[in-house]
Amino acid sequence: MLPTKKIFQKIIEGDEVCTVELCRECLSNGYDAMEILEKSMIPAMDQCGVLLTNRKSFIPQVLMSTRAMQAGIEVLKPYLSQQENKLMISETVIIGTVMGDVHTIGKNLVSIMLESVGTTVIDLGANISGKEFIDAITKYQARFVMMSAMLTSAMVSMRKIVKEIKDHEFGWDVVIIIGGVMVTLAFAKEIGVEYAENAIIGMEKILKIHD
Ligand code: B12
Repeated sequence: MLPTKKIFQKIIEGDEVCTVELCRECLSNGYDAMEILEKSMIPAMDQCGVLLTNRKSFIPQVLMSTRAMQAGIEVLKPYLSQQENKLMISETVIIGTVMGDVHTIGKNLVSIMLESVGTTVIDLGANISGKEFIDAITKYQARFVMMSAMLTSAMVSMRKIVKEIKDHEFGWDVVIIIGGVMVTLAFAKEIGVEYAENAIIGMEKILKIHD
């Protein structure tokens, strides 16, 4: 079995030790970090979602898979850098997963991509309220805010938080970019914000708007 295929399997099994070893093995055999992430690791998490939906797996197993995924990402992190995007930018970006939602992996990937192009990322974590976003934007005088929502129910709080930020008078324009598995371009348009379907596109969007 190809090591990349094995990574897929080991993440589903929640085997953190093997996932880390296999990621190291793939890197030393010349596999591209982004390819490992996109072709093996993210599909493994998607498969966890399918198993969860079909009741073939339960929350404790998904949490073990999450740990394996996070440990694998730590190994890949130094190689995920987007150095070909030579436009290093000195922006501060506030990022968080919205209130009611504890999913963090996608948000963390966005942070990694942003840091790789020189952005200062203030990661507020998960379950973040409108007030917490507003306080951070004010404190860091940030022009960019990125929000993640993975649950359909969290999109309700995303809509509310976006309105709170838009209604707040900062004294400068704030660009909001949203993402997450249930979030769509149509939803983003409806609530008047930018949308990016993955971490790389999110990072590229900041580079583009920053210009
Ligand atoms: C891991 C996981 C969990 C873990 C989360 C651990 C953690 N620390 O993150 C745990 C076990 C805690 C969990 C809990 C629950 N989960 Co869950 N979970 C998942 C799972 C399997 C994988 C998510 C993941 O990490 N994927 C890998 C990452 C890399 O992908 P990603 O997050 O989508 O991010 C990519 C893009 O979306 C994008 N992106 C994401 N955020 C952002 C933000 C910005 C700004 C940008 C630009 C881009 C971006 O970029 C990333 C790629 O580059 C998904 C299934 C799935 N297919 O997504 C279900 C899923 C999201 N969970 C689901 C559910 C229902 C739940 C629970 C309600 C289950 C329960 N009965 O309790 C709880 C909710 C808890 C809560 N209040 O939040 C559903 C949501 C369905 C829905 N329509 O709402 C899903 C889709 C599973 C399913 N098929 O049913 N879950």
